[in-house]
Amino acid sequence: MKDIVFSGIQPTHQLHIGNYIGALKQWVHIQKEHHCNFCIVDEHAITVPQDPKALRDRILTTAATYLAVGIIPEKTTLFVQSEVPQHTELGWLLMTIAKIGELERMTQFKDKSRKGGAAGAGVGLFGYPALMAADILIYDTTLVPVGDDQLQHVELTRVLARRFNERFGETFVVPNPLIQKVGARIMSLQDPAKKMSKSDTAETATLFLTDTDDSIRKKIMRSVTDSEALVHYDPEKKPAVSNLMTIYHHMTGETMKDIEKKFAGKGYGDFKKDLAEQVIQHMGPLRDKINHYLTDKTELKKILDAGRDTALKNAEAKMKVVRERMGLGR
Ligand code: AQP
Repeated sequence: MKDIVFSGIQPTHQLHIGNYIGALKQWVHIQKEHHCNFCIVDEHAITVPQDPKALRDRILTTAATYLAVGIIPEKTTLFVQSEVPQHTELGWLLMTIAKIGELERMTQFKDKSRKGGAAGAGVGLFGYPALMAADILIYDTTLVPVGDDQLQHVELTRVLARRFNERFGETFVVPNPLIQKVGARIMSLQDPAKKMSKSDTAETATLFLTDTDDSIRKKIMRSVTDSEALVHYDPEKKPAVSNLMTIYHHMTGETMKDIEKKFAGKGYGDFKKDLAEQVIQHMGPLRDKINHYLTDKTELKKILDAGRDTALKNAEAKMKVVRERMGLGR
C-alpha cells in the first residue's frame, strides 16, 4: 500500500543542514515509494515578520533546493502553500474546533513568542498548528516525515482529525508521523541545547546549504565541544560532539562506532577538520545545483505551476466534502 505523504519547509531563510538531514534527505527516499506532496509553506513563514521581496526570492530558492537535493517533480506534487487557498480555508475551520489550551501547550509557540512575550505575539503564530493540520489533512495524508521538533504539531493534527470525524462524520484520515532515529534534531553549533535554526542570530550557529567552503570550515572549527577531548557518541553527557558526529554520520554513512574508531587517540581539532571536509564534499555539489536551478526561473515557475494545479484539484475535492459536512454555504 502506498502512503500519501505531506511535508513542508518554511521559506524563512536559506535552508540549513538540519532541514536537510531532518527532512529533505528522507523525502528523497520516500518519493520513490509513495505519493508525495512537498510544499513550500510561505503562509507559515509570515507568522513572524518577513520582508516581502526577500520572502518571494526565498520561495524560489527553497524550490531550487528541493530540486537540488533530488525531489523529482514528475513523481511528486511540489507547490507553494499560498497558491492553494483551500489550506487557509481549512486552517480556519480547524481553528474553530481547536482549543486554546491545546495551542498554548505547543512548545514552538512558547519558544518563538518568548522574546516579546506571548501576549505580544501574533495570533497567526498561535494558530499556526491548525494551519499545519489543514496542510496535512486536506490531502488525506497518511504519513508526515518531520524532524522531532514538529512531532507535537503532528500529534495535534491527529487530535483535530479525530475530533472533526466524531462531530461531523468520518472525513479525515488520521496521519502518522515519520521520524528518523538519528538526526531528527540537529543542534546549534554554538549551543547544543538549542536546535539548529534558520533564524538563529548567532553568526556561526547554523550551517546553511548555500554556505561557501570557507564559511563551512570556519563554522565547524569554531563549533563548541565538550570538556573531555574524546570523540565519543553520548548525546546525554557529550551533546556537542555527539551533534557533530551525527552530522558526520549523515555525510559519510559511517556508524558512530566507525567514527569513534577512526578518531581514537586524536583530538577534536582533527575530527572537526575532517568533518568540515566531509560537509564540503557533500554540500558543495548541492550548493552548485541550487545555483544552477536558480539560473532558470522560468522553468522553476513552470514546475511550481504544475504542482499548484494538481494540489488545487485535490484540495478542492476534499473541501467540497468538508464544507458540506459542516453545513457551510448553500
Ligand atoms: N535542527 C533541525 N534538525 C532536524 N530537523 C529540523 N527541521 C528544522 N530544523 C531542524 C525540520 O525541517 C523541516 C522544516 O522545518 P521548518 O523550516 O518549516 O520549520 P522550523 O522547524 O521552525 O525550522 P527552523 O530552521 O527552526 O526555522 P525558523 O528559524 O524560521 O523557525 C521540519 O520537518 C523540521 O522538523
